[in-house]
Amino acid sequence: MKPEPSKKTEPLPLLLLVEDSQTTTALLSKYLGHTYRLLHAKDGVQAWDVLEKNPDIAIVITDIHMPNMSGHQLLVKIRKSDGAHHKNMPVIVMTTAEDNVDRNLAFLNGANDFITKPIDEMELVARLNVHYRLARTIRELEASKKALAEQATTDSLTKLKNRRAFFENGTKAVALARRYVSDLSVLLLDIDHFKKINDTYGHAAGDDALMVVANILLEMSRTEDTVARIGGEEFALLLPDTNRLGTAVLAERIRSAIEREQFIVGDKIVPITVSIGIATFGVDPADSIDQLLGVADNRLYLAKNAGRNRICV
Ligand code: GH3
Ligand code: MG
Ligand code: MG
Ligand code: MG
Ligand code: MG
Repeated sequence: MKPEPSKKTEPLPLLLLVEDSQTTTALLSKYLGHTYRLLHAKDGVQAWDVLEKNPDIAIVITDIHMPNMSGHQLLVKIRKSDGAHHKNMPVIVMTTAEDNVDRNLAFLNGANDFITKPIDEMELVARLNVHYRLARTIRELEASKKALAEQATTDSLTKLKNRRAFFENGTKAVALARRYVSDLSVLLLDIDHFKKINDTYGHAAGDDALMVVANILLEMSRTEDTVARIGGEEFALLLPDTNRLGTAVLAERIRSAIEREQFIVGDKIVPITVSIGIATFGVDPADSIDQLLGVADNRLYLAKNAGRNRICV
C-alpha cells in the first residue's frame, strides 16, 4: 500500500509525526517506516520548527494533547501561515474514539481527516495515502495552471513577453503614470530589412537573429521594464519612471549595441541594424497605451524613411 510516488526513483514522501507519547511514536514509526520517511516532533512548538526547516514535508499526522503547544494550536498556526505550502499541508489528527469534541474542533481548525486511537495500521496507511495523493494532485494542478498563465503571456520563440502581455502591462502602467504623475515611455523597435536575412540565410537564421536582438534588449533593460516581442520582427519596451531623455539615451545604446553585435551565420558575419521610435506619456499626445504605441510607431516609420539604423524621438 505504497502512496505510489510519481517516479520509481523518487524518494519516499516525507511525513511529520507529532506525538508526545513514546509508545505511540514507536508504534507509528513501525507502521509507516516503509511508506514514508519520518520526521518526529514531540509537541506543536517542535513541529512548527521542523516544518519551517523542511519545506519538502508532504503530510503531517498529529496528536491533540501535548505539552507546550497542542495539536489544535498547531493546526491553527499551519492554516494561518503565509506560505501556500504550509497553509495547504494535509494534516491528520489522532483522537480517541469517544472524543468527538476534539475531533470536531480539529476539523473546525482545518484538519483534513482524523484517525482514532488505538490505531489500526491498515486504516492509518490508507487515510494518509488518500490525503498525500490528493495534495500531490492539487500541487500538480496548481503548477500547470501557473505554466498555462505564463504561456499565455510569453512569446514562444524568444521567451520575452508577448503582445498581449505588453498591452496588459501597458494599460496598468498608463493608469499608474496618470495617477502618480510619474514618467512612462515606450520604445518600439523594428529590425531593418529582416526579410533579406530570411531570404538570404534561411528562416532558422532569421529566428536566431530574433533571439540575439531579444537577448540584447533583456540585458539592457531593468526588471521593472516590460520587454516584449509584439510582432514578427518588432519589439516593444515599456519603461516606467523613464522620461523622454532617458528613453532616447537607452534607444541609442540599444541601436548601437545591435549594430556592433557580431551575428554569425555559417562562416559569415551578418550585420543587423534596427530602427527605433519612442514616445513618452504626458509629453506626447497619447491617453492610452495604444495611442502611446501609435506615436512611437509614427516615429519608427520616420526612422525607416530617413534611412534606417537610427532612432526618431
Ligand atoms: P523594414 O526594414 O522595412 O522593416 O523591412 P523588413 O524586411 O524588416 O520588413 P518586412 O515587414 O517586409 O518583413 C518582415 C519579415 O519578418 C517578413 C516575415 O517573413 C519575417 N518574420 C516574421 N516573423 C518571423 C519569425 O518568427 N521568424 C522569422 N525567421 N521571420 C519572421
Ligand atoms: Mg498526547
Ligand atoms: Mg515592415
Ligand atoms: Mg523590419
Ligand atoms: Mg516590421
